[in-house]
Amino acid sequence: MKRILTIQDISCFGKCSLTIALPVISAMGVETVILPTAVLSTHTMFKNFTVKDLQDQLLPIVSHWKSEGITFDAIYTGYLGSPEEIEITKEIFRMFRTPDTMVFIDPVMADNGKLYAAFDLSYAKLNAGLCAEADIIVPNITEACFMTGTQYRESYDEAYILELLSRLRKLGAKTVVLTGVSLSPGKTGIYGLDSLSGKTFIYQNDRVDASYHGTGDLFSSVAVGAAVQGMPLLDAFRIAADYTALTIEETLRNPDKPGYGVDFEATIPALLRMMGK
Ligand code: PXL
Repeated sequence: MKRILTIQDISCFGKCSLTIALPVISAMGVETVILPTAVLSTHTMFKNFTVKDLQDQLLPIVSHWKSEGITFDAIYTGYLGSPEEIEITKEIFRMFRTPDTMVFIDPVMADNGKLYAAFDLSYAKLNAGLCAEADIIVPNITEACFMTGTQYRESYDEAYILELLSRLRKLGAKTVVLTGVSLSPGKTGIYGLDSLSGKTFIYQNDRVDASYHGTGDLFSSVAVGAAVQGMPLLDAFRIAADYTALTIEETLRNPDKPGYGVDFEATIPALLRMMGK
């Protein structure tokens, strides 16, 4: 069985980060080892959330793993929360990375043209430095703009996306995949670039007109869970995009109208069918 280490916060209520990555990647048949960077009462879109930073625990935890000879097929990072945690994450790469480890970075920090509450421009710079070490990065357009110093645009054409990809490529990651790219009305999806070959790849699915917290984490969890099992990258991203759209549709049908996250629990069987399991 493949084994992934995922490094991100745990928000106790409000499905996102580890409360998505752990159940979803495990359900895909991959052992999921978690390194919680902080414990929050809820994700940061709620008011008055509490945060307990776990920074001082991270190196002691991974040093114990190292002494036990524990290894990982992939390392997947999401919301990290502070400059120090980015530095510690780099140290963890140095400790555990082998030529066969897939390093998958979702540089979670911004959306819709704005940085999340906890972050500033210097954090975006540090995140760009972390992305330089990745095999695969999956920024959304806003995150890509902050990391490359590009003006964010609500409406754009393919030339703008290609320019962003070329700037991201210069950061140093092997494969860069822009998420939330809409190239025609009613569609959304990904636009990727393999830095070595210079080849691009695109997948567009139907856009579901709703915005929920944690959908980026769902997308990344599925993509890395599929890719670590050897699925070609375009297929892994296609399943991640289709599954995320399907889960948003399912959530919209929920009569309780939860606003804080998506009902991925109801769509896990569909995910396994998409994976051919
Ligand atoms: O879904 C990304 C995410 C993860 N963790 C925390 C967040 C967010 C987005 O806002 O607040 C704590």
